[in-house]
Amino acid sequence: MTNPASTYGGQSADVPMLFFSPGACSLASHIALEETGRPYQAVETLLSKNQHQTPEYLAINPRGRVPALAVDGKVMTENTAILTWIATAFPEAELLPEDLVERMRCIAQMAWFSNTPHIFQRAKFRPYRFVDREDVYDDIRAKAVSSYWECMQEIDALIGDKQWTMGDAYTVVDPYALVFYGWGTSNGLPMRDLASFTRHTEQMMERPAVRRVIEREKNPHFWSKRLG
Ligand SMILES: N[C@@H](CCC(=O)N[C@@H](CS)C(=O)NCC(=O)O)C(=O)O
Repeated sequence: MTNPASTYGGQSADVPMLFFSPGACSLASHIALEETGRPYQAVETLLSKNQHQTPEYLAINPRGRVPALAVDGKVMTENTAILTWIATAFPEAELLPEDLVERMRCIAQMAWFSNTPHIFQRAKFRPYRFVDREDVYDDIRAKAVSSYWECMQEIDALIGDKQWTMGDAYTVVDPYALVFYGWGTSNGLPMRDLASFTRHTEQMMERPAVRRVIEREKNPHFWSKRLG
């Protein structure tokens, strides 16, 4: 039997194969791979066209979510794991601190991104995953947006005067933070009022790897758009 993680849509995978959708949280993993300068294949899996629900993609990730990363015929899911793998597999890219406690602080921050602001974003766009009663969707959405905004303020305070999210060094936490700025802007939140987070995003936009990925994805939150 053909291993679905070795070939996909007729494409072979002798390099890491990233499944992404423009505008999704997979942007973080996409940027991190690009930052390594190592070869990889980016496979567009459009959520808008339900390409994450095809039998072929469900063989890659039975949860039907992006990102997924196939490496040597095996699949990893979850941004936090994929980003940690990228930083660990390509240490020369220096995408996570060597100090173990500092490294775990980065992983804890990514876990929080995934389990807190991302969940509020999901509640806004997919309230049907949280309640059956359609008449309370608007309440759920309103609370999700205000809770998301509190998370954005927390990220702004975390960055503070630091060069990058976790300190002086750029890490995989930075492209993950960028995802939330983009969602906040597209949700109509006053992201520009968050001075540190806005400075961070502007710095991100100066990085060639970030620009290349946004261009390749035609990322709806950043491509051809001014910030804020
Ligand atoms: N906890 C996962 C979340 C993955 C996730 O929910 N991805 C979204 C895109 S941002 C998705 O695939 N949504 C499709 C759906 O919910 O059906 C991670 O951090 O990687």
